Amino acid sequence: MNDNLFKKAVEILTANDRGGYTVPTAGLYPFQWNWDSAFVALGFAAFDQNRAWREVETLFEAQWDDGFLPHIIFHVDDPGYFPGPSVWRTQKTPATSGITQPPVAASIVHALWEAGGRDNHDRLAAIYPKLLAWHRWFHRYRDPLGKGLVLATHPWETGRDNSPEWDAPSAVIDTSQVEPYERRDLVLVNHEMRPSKDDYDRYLAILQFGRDHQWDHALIAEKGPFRMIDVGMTMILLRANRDLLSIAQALGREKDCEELRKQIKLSEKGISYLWDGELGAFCSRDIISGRSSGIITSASFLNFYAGVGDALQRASLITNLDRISARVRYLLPSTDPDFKKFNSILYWRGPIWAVINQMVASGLSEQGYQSYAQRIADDTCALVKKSGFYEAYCPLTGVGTGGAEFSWTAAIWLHLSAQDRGGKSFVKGAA
Ligand code: 9WN
Repeated sequence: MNDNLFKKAVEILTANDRGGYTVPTAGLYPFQWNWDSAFVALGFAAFDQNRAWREVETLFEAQWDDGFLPHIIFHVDDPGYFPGPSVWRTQKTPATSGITQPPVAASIVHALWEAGGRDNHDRLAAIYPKLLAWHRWFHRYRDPLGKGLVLATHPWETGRDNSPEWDAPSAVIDTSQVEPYERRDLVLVNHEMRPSKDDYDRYLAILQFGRDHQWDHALIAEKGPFRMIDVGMTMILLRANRDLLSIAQALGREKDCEELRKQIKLSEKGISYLWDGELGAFCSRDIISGRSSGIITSASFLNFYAGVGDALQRASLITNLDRISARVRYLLPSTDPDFKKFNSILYWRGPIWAVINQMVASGLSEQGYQSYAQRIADDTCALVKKSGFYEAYCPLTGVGTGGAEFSWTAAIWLHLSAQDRGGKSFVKGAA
């Protein structure tokens, strides 16, 4: 690993540190984001274990009483971002958004604990009930089919905000009541890389529905305008339940272990609901129309990370990966390059995200697909070396897209470097 890039990555996390929490990038995203913070903790762990734990602890300080963990925490207001706290109006202190994000935190806490030689028992014991409460919130409010899958009620919850998977289900959303607004992201990033006005109108219409219903999550899950079983959140929660089970075992929480084992079994069985036989891949599915998105995305390959898929399903996914890798210079594009709406620089419609690569590569490695795991990890490093620490990268040219000096990209680099230096990692064989 390159020492200058290690230094630069540390500088980025230090510069984006606002004291106990880290912003994804200055300007474009000036608050604490849920799954960003979890990945950022993994980066801090490469040089400051205490700070790594603090990042996750600060995140959970914003947890609601029912276990819900918001997608943004507005510790300090900043007019440079839209929609800010005055739009969400969740009436919480600190101010937060009203939707959640992919539950990677338990897997990250598990990795921090392992990286620290299984020390930090007190910190682990203190955060464990909060992680469990969040997972229980998902099981209770976001599993309307009772299959152990995860319902997303807003594209922003999936973290893959502008994925074409959401186009068809969003097209029918009524945007006539959306209040006038002014976007701030377009001031900072090339318009060609950001979602369209129609997309933003829909994001706002769904947000207003939640706000008009006082963020009643049971009601939103039942009647909200956007209700997708997201393949990404489902795989991530399944993996996080496995990691939480390891933590519960280490802490001797027998009853919780039983509950988590049941939940894991339920998801392992229920996952077939997301199998799209025509494409030979796991895909998101709209529960309003019952239809598969019909689109392979980078999240389709998270089944390896979640440890699911029978032999035929895995073989079919690898065939898809072979096809995709022949179409791009770098892996793993966020959208299938053979899909008609693929766009190599537009948000979540083609560009590569280092955090998704990290999870997919680690899953492939754990499940014995070492050469693809290595290829994805190598490509991630090559992109950073070529273009620096961007939010995302074009899979055709490797050029950086979105925000620069990006925290979670720096964090993934640090994590891979730590492994290179003999540290323990949840991605094997990547450097
Ligand atoms: C909305 C911060 C976040 C990431 C998401 C990414 C993007 C926000 C936005 O930035 O979303 O949450 O304004 O576009 O899609 O995954 O957590 O980095």
